[in-house]
Amino acid sequence: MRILLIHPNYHSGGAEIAGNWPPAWAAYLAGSLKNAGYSDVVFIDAMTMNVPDDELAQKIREIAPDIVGVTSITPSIYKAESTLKIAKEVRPQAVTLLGGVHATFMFKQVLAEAPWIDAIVRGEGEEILVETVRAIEAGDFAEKRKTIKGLAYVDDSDGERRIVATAAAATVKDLDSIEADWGILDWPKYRYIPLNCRVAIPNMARGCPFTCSFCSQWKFWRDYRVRDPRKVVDEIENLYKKYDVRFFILADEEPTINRKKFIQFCEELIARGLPDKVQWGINTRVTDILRDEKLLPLYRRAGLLHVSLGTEAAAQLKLDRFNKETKVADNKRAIELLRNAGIVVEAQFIVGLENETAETLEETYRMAQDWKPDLANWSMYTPWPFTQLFNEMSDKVEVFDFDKYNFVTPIIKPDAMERGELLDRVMNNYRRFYMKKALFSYPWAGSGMRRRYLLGCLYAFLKSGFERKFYDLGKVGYWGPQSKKKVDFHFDMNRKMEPAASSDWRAASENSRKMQARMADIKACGGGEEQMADEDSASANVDA
Ligand code: B12
Ligand code: SF4
Repeated sequence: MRILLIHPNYHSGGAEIAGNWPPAWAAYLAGSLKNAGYSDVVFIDAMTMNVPDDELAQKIREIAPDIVGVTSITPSIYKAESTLKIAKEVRPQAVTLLGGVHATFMFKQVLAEAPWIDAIVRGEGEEILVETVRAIEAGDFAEKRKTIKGLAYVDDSDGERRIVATAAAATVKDLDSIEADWGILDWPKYRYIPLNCRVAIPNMARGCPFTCSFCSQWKFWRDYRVRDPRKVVDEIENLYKKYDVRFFILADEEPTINRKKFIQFCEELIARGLPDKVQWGINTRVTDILRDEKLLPLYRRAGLLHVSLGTEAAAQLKLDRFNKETKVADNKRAIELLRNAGIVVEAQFIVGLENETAETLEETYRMAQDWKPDLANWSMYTPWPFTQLFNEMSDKVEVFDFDKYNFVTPIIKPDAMERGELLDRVMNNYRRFYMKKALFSYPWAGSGMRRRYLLGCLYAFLKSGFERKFYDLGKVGYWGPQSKKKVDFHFDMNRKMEPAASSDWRAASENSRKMQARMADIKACGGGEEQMADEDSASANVDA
């Protein structure tokens, strides 16, 4: 069985500006396939290598796979679909599979618009993929597929097209059984610009115990699970020794919520002398930082160099009031604690809801000045179609061109301004913030790793600005304030939500709302302790 995995060639000017990142999904799936005895796995990172379609077709022809698997997030979905179309055209006998968060939730729409896809793997891929490959190898996939949990496909055996979704598979309970095969990557291609070194994205914990209404990730991973920290450190040591990886970010949504395991992770890194060689970063929550005030020096000693905080998301999204004193004070305090511990801190602002105004955007800039994070990031609110917030504000969503659902394109038009003005004001925030940092902060940030890192980040920003990749400015034709009325986001307004898909997200959103109502203890970010039970995400046999 030759299995070909492909990362689709989609680009958008956000996180990519920091360099080329190795796709973790491919390494984790290749690892579980190999453990199950399938070692003939080939990977094409069409994104990093910027592989054009004709070249991709040629490569697929040469590789001659039996199975082709592609990943999808919402913005890459059309590219993922067309990648599998190419695969089906040049290798009709290969079984085409699609996975990832977008396909998981939007399987009805995807199967309707891309009939060349043989099956969608819904949820975590490791176990479902192995079962699927076994059935394909045995030659009875058409019969067996209805018994494999976590699949969706079109059944036209009785002459009628029906989309079938089998029951949701359980999450991977024994995360320690997962072993990534990072060897399938072409390592010299993966470089992290701020430190000019190789980078990786290992995964320690899956899931998030919170349930923010704008976020899709807690729904995707469902229950929160953490790997044995020693095994994660084994993986990192291996990444360093074998592939010379000197920086990593944890792929986790919420790596610090299980404090005990996170401390074990840090202590294990220190015990093995890794912090001298490998630095790392995480995304986490303000509340965890406040809780761990005394532990921050330990985290820094373990090599933690960059913390990205979801500081403003909840407030900005009006899940909480914008200026609620406690939250603002908490954010400021968490940033101060991290900086005092020598950790680079990044504040995240989500902007671009319908009630955004020139004043609220200015307010975020003032907050960024007041809180003094090292880095600040203004992301455009992106209404993932399978989230509760999307459901609530669906009358405000007029663009269904998922290709632009990428944090850098204004999908929602604020009532008080045009999208071009929103982009311009966001750019104005970036310009002012980083100009000040470049002149008065980064060059004077000591002489050690922090300074080197910050100057490296500045270089990454300047490089992407110069290449006009930052925020896709080149693609949309933004050249500064004078061009704000002329920017064109090239929305494809012919793209619509499939009616079947929209009933699906409504149901999912209703489930999540009911679940939230059950929660006694609503947390600042909108969540509680409870997680989605398997039956809450239960699937159904539905007519297309
Ligand atoms: C690392 C990361 C990146 C890296 C990507 C590295 C890479 N080349 O893969 C970088 C920094 C470049 C990046 C960029 C972007 N990212 Co990003 N990123 C993440 C992050 C933090 C981790 C992803 C990860 O590796 N997870 C671990 C792996 C193991 O999980 P996984 O990919 O989901 O794969 C599992 C399953 O989905 C499934 N599966 C996946 N694919 C397939 C395929 C098959 C065939 C099968 C069977 C199964 C399967 O099996 C896997 C194992 O269980 C997530 C947030 C998060 N914590 O998940 C956001 C996230 C994926 N990013 C997101 C976005 C929007 C973007 C950008 C558009 C933002 C921007 N403008 O910069 C770009 C798009 C880049 C691009 N060109 O595609 C969103 C997607 C949301 C959505 N609903 O679609 C997320 C979820 C963040 C968020 N807060 O919402 N990102
Ligand atoms: S804390 Fe909220 S935004 Fe962050 S991953 Fe969890 S649910 Fe999503």
